[in-house]
Amino acid sequence: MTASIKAITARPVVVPMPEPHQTATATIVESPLVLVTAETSEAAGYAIVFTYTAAALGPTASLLENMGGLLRGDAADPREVERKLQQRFRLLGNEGLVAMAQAGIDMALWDAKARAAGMSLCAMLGGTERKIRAYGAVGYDGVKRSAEVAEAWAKRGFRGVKAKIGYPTVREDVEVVRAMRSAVGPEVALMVDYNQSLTPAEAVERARVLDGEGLAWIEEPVHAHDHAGHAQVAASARTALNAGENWWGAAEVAQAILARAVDLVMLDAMKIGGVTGWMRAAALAEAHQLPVSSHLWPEISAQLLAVSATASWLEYADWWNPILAEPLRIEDGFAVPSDKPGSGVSFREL
Ligand code: SMN
Ligand code: MG
Repeated sequence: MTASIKAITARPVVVPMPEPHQTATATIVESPLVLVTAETSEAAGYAIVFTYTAAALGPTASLLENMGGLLRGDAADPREVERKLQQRFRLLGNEGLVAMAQAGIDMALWDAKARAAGMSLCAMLGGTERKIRAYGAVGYDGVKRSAEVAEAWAKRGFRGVKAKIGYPTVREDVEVVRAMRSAVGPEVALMVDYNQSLTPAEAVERARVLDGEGLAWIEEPVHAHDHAGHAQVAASARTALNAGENWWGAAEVAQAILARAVDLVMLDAMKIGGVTGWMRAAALAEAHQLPVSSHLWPEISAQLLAVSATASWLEYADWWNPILAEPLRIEDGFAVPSDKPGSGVSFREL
């Protein structure tokens, strides 16, 4: 017998960042989060929705609860819920806040399902809790600070470090990369993230200069949805191109792959459509033999990467630890997916 949905509740909270996270396009000083609870007849499940800006926090929480109202009494089956919500919201559009709210419900329902079964999410999805190598992030912080932060990640055992770049000149980008390389040594992978700050022509030019630096990838050099622009950069660069954290659902992953936009795919558990969307997107990446890495959501991403055939890196971030009962464990630079029932997300009493 399938469990039924009793209630979806959404609690908005603002978690201050230990320090501001700068990118080439915006600075993040706090994490506005909606803490989602899906109460089913079998178990309660939990999930996090990140709205990037506090301006969207209240509206997203309301939307989540209103969506929950449409689901009361329905089967707590994430696929059926997805089908119903996609149909209900098709005329408005299944992207943006609608997609985020839907993903929150999806993740919370999967969490409830796994808890009710007494299994970790990855076990529930047919896998085991295998470890995933993790990398740490360096903000848009200039040469000296970027090198210091990179060194600190490497000292903690992380095998990769990703810096925000997109400085006024490519010479400065290169300086940051070289300073980080001398700080971490030859073994640690270095990645760079432009956060959509360049035109395709600028990106082609900068990638040409960065090609000699031994980077593991160049991320989102151009607008996230400009698949043709990314394809132009990917075709001319020797360094692998990574994008995807802003793609809405598996359909956009399919479009990007068809456009040959990327060499590597980055999935964001929320924007991709929760667990259901991730599995679909990861299958597309697998079919095209494209490595998959994660964006934020370290706890649930560790579960999902563990069942993604082409899993490569987990993006580690501890920003949301203040609200988590059990933040993701890192051992010797590898993320260890929780083997407790659920997706790894449980809220602390606040
Ligand atoms: C990023 C962007 C915005 C918030 C957090 C992180 C980034 C990443 O692009 O790849 O980590
Ligand atoms: Mg990024």
